[in-house]
Amino acid sequence: MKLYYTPNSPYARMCRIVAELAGLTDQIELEAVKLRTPDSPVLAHAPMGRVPLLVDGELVLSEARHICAYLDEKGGKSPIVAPYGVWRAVAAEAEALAFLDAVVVWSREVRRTEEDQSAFLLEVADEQMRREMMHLNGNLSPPVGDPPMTFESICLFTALGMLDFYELMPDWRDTFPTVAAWLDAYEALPFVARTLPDAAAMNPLTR
Ligand SMILES: N[C@@H](CCC(=O)N[C@@H](CS)C(=O)NCC(=O)O)C(=O)O
Repeated sequence: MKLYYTPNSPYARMCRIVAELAGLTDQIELEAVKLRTPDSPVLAHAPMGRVPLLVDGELVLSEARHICAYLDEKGGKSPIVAPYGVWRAVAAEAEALAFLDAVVVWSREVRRTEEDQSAFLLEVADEQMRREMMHLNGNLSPPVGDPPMTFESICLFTALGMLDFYELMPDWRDTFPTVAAWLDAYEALPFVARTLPDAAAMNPLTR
């Protein structure tokens, strides 16, 4: 199996973490790629050129949730992704993914030149994120013992990692201390810390 990724893609980060939890790191070749380059090896498999992309023989899988579910199945350990039917968990995953999608859109906007940025979009993103953070602050509890690894929790800490990395909401740790304590419990885990976004891996083409 080959997983195409970029070091700072949060969606690919989730897949790398699930691959590790599923005990599949020996069976997956990780290939770091650049986005939006005509020679990207991803384009040979998928015209959209997005990561993460998992190729296993003839199977070409995109979408982090599908890839993680596939890795769950291959690993044969306790599943990380909620099965359809466990609808509350599926709904929680969807909300976490919506949060991540919004943080990603926001992080793209701040990477545009100041004159290209939309003040309106930035304001909407800030308000939307503060609503979600307030919700999380009232609903998450910092884990006691080993933090539970679910697709929802992985998605949430990945989104919060982006918020920190791009300094999108500089005051968030003071304003939402429960979320901060929750995130710290996850980022203390070596395999989570290892996959945090990295300034050296920033690609100027990905805006
Ligand atoms: N919904 C997709 C989102 C994947 C996605 O947006 N990937 C970004 C990188 S974080 C990408 O490849 N974008 C292509 C581009 O920017 O050209 C998933 O869950 O995997």
